[in-house]
Amino acid sequence: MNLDAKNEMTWCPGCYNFLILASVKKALTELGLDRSKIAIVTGIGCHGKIYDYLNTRGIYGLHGRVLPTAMGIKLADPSLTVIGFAGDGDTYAEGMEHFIHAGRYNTNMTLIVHDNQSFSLTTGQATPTSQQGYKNKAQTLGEFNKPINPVHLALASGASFVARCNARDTNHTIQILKKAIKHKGFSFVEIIQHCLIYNKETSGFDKLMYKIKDNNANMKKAMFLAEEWDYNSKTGKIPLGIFYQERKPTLEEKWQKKLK
Ligand SMILES: Cc1ncc(C[n+]2csc(CCOP(=O)(O)OP(=O)(O)O)c2C)c(N)n1
Repeated sequence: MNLDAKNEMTWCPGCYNFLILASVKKALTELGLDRSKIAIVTGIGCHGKIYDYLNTRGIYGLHGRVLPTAMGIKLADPSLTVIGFAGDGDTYAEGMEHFIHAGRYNTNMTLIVHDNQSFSLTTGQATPTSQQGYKNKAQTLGEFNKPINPVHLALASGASFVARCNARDTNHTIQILKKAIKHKGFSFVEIIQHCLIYNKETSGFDKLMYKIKDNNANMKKAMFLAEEWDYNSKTGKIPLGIFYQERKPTLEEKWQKKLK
């Protein structure tokens, strides 16, 4: 399957978005999905440009509105594999309300968050996952607030598949993406992807990362793992892998039952 779209690449040279794109293409190819049955939705930001480089169906959406757009597509045509690509600003600032409800609704789709802990396209302002003290052009004294923990939040919101990976570890990312796309229900994959230009302080995280064994529906263990890293500290351990997976009725299934 050729997923290449022939548009000019405008990501910065060396940006980890190139690796996310490569992992997504490999995962989709290995799953053997029909290109015309894949619908992608992107937000606005550096991550959103992935829309121009993937030859699938979809919508280049609005900043913060990846989830409602993707959910609408899935409800309109449940035969499609629906994947949303969003930024951390996109998801956890402008789109936060959608993120929390997505876990409850459990639409059969995948949300991939390119988390570079910065609003990068608009030159590096702090997002809800930026570390406390992060200095940027808008906050010259540094970000005052502590970051949120999206993995914890996804678990608390009832998401039925929650995973985190490292953009630089493409082999692991490919495996996680394949499992997320195959999962029946709302799958959330948080990809840690530090920005080479703006939030440079996050560049040393690789040495803190370690891989966990797939955890299934053990919420206590998932919460414990989620709390190992608070997105703020530069010490401690950052678990990667599947934190939680459970088969629950999807939004489409619940709707079908109501219609009968
Ligand atoms: C409703 C709305 N608010 C703000 C913007 C301006 N805007 C465009 S891209 C962007 C930053 C995107 O940051 P993020 O979602 O983290 O993605 P990244 O660029 O880091 O991949 C912002 C604030 C917008 N386009 N629409």
